[in-house]
Amino acid sequence: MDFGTVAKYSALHAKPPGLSSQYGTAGFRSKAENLDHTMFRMGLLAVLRSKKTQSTIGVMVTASHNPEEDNGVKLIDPLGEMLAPSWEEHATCLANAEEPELLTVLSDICQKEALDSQHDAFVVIGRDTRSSSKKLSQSVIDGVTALGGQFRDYGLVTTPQLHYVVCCRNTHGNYGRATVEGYYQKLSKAFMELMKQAATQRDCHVCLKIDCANGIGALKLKEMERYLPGCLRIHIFNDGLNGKLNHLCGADFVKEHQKPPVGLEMTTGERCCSFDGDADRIVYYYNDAAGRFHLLDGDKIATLISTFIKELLVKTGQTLTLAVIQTAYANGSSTRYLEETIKGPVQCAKTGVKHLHHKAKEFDVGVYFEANGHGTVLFSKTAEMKIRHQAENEKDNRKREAAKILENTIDLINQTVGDAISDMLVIEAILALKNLTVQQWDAMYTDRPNRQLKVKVADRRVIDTTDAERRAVTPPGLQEKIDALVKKTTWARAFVRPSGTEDVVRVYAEADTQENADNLAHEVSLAVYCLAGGVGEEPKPVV
Ligand code: NG1
Ligand code: ZN
Repeated sequence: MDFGTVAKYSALHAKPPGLSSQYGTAGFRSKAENLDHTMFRMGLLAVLRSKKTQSTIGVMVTASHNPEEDNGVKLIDPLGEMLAPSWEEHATCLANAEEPELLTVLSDICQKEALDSQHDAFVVIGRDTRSSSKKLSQSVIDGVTALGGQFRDYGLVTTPQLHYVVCCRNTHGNYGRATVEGYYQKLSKAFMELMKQAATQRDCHVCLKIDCANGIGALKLKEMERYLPGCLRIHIFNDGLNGKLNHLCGADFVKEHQKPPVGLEMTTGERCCSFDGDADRIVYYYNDAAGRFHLLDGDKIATLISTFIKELLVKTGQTLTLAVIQTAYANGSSTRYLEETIKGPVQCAKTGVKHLHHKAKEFDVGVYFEANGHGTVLFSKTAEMKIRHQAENEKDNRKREAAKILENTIDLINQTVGDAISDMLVIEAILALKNLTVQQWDAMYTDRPNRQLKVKVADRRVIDTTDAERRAVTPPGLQEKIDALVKKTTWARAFVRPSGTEDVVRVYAEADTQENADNLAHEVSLAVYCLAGGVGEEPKPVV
């Protein structure tokens, strides 16, 4: 490794003195104009991580559901997973090193990780459609080449496509071909098989309206359309030709405002869904005959998928454990419904997909979703082997058929990370196989009314939590106050936690009625404001 070259290149991507940032749940996120040095340095770090793991590492340039002016970067580990926590620390140190300290920090990491500089390094790079992404991904490439790493630029891809590619490259093609085309072929083949299996049960000609948040999802869906069978007709909206990325549209907007995105007209009962800006989240929705908007979020998706898999496991006679992993934001009704129906563990993890992913890996089959629509299903190697073996060799027709459906589901789901395209196809296949309308799916359980609010405080780190973020340990008195407020309200639940991606404290409350949920959320916000150093105006009641 030639640190002289690094110094020379780094001068072209110099860090503005004093600027500091942290590698959080979604990597680095900031205004695009502040990110050039971070990108260059993440190129450097990806080379080190690649040498350490002797595998291909991914670098994705995106700020997901955040505004067009923002950007961000995250590293993808060998199996398509999020970066290991100890390396998140290296990332933060490297990104924050002032220019004269950069080489020292770099060699510290090499030393701590006992890196063999002789190993080759290979990095794959992808980016979303933001106007800043092209230039910033070039800065990543400069970082990679400055440290002598090799790279392949996959250009415009969805975040999950890059995760998929990383996993394929490191498993020597076992997971699929390491190209975007390979991704389309793998998913569409599995989807077509499932739709064939469904066709024996009904005539399935479904029409789905998709809001792509004016992001990369639109481009990639258009590319994928020709691989999809005629029985699924998709109509793409907010494809980026006119609208602004994530502006009044996309999964995050729909979930937060509980209303349809602009640019998508809905007639009664029509099935619609929204991706987020980098296509790793999805939510579904429809309007009922009374014109009321119904959202089917990550909890509803987890419920649909996990009950479907559970039924198939029962049919196959396989004794594999199925668990569902949620976060504290999961609606109480969904948790209750799941506990009653899947008859397996329903667990709560800390916010951030890496925590859910990690927990899901403990089971034969782990379904995980955040309420905001980010999630997937993980099958252990043993589970996958057993299912594939049964699909091939089972004599009993009914059992073999169930095993085949499970096998195709395994191939359709992107096991590396939540994936809007893959999740959408899984959902469509399940609805077809079970002959369900979106309304019937929605009727599985009724969401308990809830409210999410934000409170600004001087330093959100004063709030420390435990029990998968459901209880506050500090500041003193806050949890006692929340407990007392919850006790006053029927069917209530509330918690607070510092956001990992925004400088705010998030408040969540649910109760028997919307009014009670709103009041509870407001009162908890006031408690945070008073006890955790609120700044600015006192929180106002929800109107
Ligand atoms: P924070 O800002 O830590 O609440 C948000 C989402 C997470 C996750 C991350 C990364 C909520 C309440 N929080 O985290 O679920 O997706 O962003 O994008 O939706
Ligand atoms: Zn995203």
